Amino acid sequence: MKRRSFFKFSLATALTSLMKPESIFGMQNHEISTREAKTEPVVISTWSHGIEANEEAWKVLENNGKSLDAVEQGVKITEADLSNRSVGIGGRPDRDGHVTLDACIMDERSRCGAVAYLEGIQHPISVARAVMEKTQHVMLVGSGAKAFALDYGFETCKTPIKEVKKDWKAWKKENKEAFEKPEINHENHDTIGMLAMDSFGNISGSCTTSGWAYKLPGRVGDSPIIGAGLFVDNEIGGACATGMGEAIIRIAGSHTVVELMRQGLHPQEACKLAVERIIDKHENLEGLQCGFIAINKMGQIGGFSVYNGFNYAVRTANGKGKLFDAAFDRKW
Ligand code: SD4
Repeated sequence: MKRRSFFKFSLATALTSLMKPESIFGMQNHEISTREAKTEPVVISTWSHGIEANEEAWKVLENNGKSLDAVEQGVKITEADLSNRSVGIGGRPDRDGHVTLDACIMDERSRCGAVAYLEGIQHPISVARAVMEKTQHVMLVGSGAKAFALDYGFETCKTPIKEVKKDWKAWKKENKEAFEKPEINHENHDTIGMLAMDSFGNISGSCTTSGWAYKLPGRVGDSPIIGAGLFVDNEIGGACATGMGEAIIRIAGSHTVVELMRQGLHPQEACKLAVERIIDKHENLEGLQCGFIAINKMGQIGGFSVYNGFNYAVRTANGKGKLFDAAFDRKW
């Protein structure tokens, strides 16, 4: 065990040993559930494109709509934004010029659905929801996901769009070596992950991306993987992730954040510990940006990233268009 982890572990063990076993989890859950009635709607999402997406989600929440509808409607705005190079139809392609989209959704009943490696469909998030609601499965990928989407009449689209194709061609020319072995470019992969609590105190989440720009064909990141890019447990809270998916998958990132909140940590602290776990598990942190945002049943929120530069948008009844810089472990 590394020194830092050992100290954390020892401290947590010492603290919990001072409590009666029933007070460790029982009390916390009790406290959380008695606060449920006091919860007010709130929606948070990754990066500044979250501001616009949150507004759409808010239209659902302010009318006493369900968090599930809010998180689907919200991220659809980002998926449809042709100027967004990391989400939806305006997204960058893989090394071979195919735009392959990943998305997942999870609701307050722990139902979940996901699609990965989906091409030519306008709204992957809605297909993910249909997988959740219309099938007995959780995830469909590639041509199977596409066939399912077409069967259910989801809108199609042609990708890459013209501007993106031009950029990809230029990239290919300039990156002869990377074309053989692409490198992650942390500057242009900004997934949207969204978490909402509705007026019933129920939490749902969504996550959608075009993934790592110029990735190897077939690559799928954390974003459509329940537990990695997104996780919700309505008794505790929800979390979602952005950044280098491979690192997030390695620690089952969003699930880790929710489980840390289950142990009583504030969302901010839970995100921080998950980030520290990523740092501990990677010898080379160069370019390795990852961030988490989280919400608990009391409506408390937090966000933390490996490096500076990550931000998240928050919408509440009395706060519109708010963007917070996430706390971070180190500077670029
Ligand atoms: C991925 N996590 O495919 C996504 C990319 C991302 O901010 O989040 N970018 O690895």
